[in-house]
Amino acid sequence: MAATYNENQIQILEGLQAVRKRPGMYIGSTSSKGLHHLVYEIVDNAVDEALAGECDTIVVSIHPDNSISVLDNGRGIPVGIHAQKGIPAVEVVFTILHAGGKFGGGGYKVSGGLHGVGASVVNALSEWLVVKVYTGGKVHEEKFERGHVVSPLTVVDDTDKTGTFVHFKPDYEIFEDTIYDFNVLKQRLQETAFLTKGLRIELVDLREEHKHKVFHYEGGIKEFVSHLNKHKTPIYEEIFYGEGEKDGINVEVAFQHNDSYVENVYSFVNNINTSEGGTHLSGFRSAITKTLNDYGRKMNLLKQADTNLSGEDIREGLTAIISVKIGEPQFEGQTKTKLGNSEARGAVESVFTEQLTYFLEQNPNVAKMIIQKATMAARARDAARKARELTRRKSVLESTALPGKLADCSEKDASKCEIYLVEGDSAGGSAKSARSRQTQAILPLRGKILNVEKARIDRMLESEEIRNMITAFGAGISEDFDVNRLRYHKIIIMTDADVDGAHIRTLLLTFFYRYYKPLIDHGFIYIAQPPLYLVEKNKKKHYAYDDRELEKILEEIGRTGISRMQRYKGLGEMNPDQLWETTMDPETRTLVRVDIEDAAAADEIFTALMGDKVEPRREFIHEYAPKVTNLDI
Ligand code: TSJ
Repeated sequence: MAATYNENQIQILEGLQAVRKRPGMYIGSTSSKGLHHLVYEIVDNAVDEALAGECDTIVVSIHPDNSISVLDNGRGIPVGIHAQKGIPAVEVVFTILHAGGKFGGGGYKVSGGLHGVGASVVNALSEWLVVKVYTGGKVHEEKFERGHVVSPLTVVDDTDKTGTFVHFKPDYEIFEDTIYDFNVLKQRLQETAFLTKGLRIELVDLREEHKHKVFHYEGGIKEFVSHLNKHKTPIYEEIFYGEGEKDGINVEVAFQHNDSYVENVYSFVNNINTSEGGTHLSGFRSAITKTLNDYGRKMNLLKQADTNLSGEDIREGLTAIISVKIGEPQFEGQTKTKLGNSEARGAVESVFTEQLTYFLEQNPNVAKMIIQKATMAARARDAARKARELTRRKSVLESTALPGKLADCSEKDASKCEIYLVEGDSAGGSAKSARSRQTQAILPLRGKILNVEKARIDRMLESEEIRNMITAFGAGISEDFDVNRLRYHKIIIMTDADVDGAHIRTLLLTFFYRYYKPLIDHGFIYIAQPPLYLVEKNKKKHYAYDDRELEKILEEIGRTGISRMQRYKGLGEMNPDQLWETTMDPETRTLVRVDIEDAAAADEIFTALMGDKVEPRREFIHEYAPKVTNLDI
């Protein structure tokens, strides 16, 4: 039986009020990330319609007032009266928490990104929101303000089209950041398009620049792999692609090896990036290892005396996408991005093994290249193991195992210890005088550490800067890694606020991303935030960390009578007291914790800048040059 109108109103108000009171609980944060998350929540609903086979185009527009509209050509959200709630179904979608996906059956649901909430949350956090539903020959329109209905559902026009249009303006009383970043939306929407083959997603920027991008991939994740390898050199031409269904789980896999030494494998569940992996990823890993070893034995590519190729060796230089669609995904792990469903392991194993076996038989040259590369990787790994054993024995013999450049802290409890990785010896000197000796260690790093893209692990260990870091951290690396031996629970990258500093930061993040992922997963990696400006007035010092903050300070204290205004070019320009006060004092400093997405982005930028190919470098400069001055590459 339908609840009474009043009961429903109370429930709705309480629900939406809760969202406005604790927005972070529903969208992660009210920072730029949360602001962009609103768009994904809406778009994901339209993607569901595409997955149901009912829509093939989605247009996302950024308007001059930083409002967002999303239009699809699906069936249109149902406008009939909802049986239990007694209000139009479309109103239920926008006013009742967790109402998404309650009508219509069948198909998989994209569960709305990481936090899986939906349209009502976006509505609650929007200054205003307008929805137009094109269905049954009519255009139905409803309007809301901060979650409340201000204009009930009415027919406003006739139409021969079907679809849904949602236009909203985020409530800038709630969000700290108010400006949409075209590139951030572009990245995510392109990924969504890759994962939903055949779906066309357009992104239009109606602010000053009038930018327009179209993402449409008939090949789906096969084109995704091709895109990821665009800046690299594949070792064979064919890209593997397989798709199938088992136990109600849809499985898609695509891969291709390149000549680098790193693994680039991304897994998704219902279009959500599972950065912590899970059962689908482990199913993929065991299947690719077993299938290639079986094939190698059968075709005598592996000698009788050879041991089996390890998974790690087979994945050297591997770029792969694993995408599964599953009715009731269980997400686990620290960031709820690890798939727990045990049946997904078997589904991926079975679908992928069968199609990979067939593929290898059809493409024996590909099989040969993969096995050759893996055999070489195994040899290099062996050499590295021997080299490591040697350094370990050495460190037992030598009395001072820690690097000479390290100014260590006296505290032994790792959870209280921090290590600052500082660019250059002069800034390192300042940091050593500035630090709190008990808990803060300083390790100066010289120059451009090493291009890890082009180095296997054995070569990488030859770099003194890298060895110093590994020894100082104390937790080993790759197979030897043991987080319990880590000597510092905060590893802080402190570089100059210029292009060189950004470059070294990118190199370090890439190194951590590729060889120390668990440190990122544990949240142990941070970036220090040195100020960009010093403004002095009436003997009082004000520090600004970006241009916006500088403006704010100048507005507050007035622009006259400023005795000194300094733009810091490097950490070296600050005396130790200033460095302590602005950047290192745990009481007053700001640290930015690095998450896996930041690191993956660094990795991508890094590949574009450092890879062998010239073209991506040009594209990169073209794209980012206006934002960076003196880009000396
Ligand atoms: F949820 C939302 F408001 F955020 C939103 C939903 C935003 C956008 C841009 C699109 C959509 C949306 C929803 N597009 N298409 C749909 N489809 C349905 O809601 C729908 C239509 C018909 C049937 C049916 O069984 O006939 C079922 C559903 C779920």
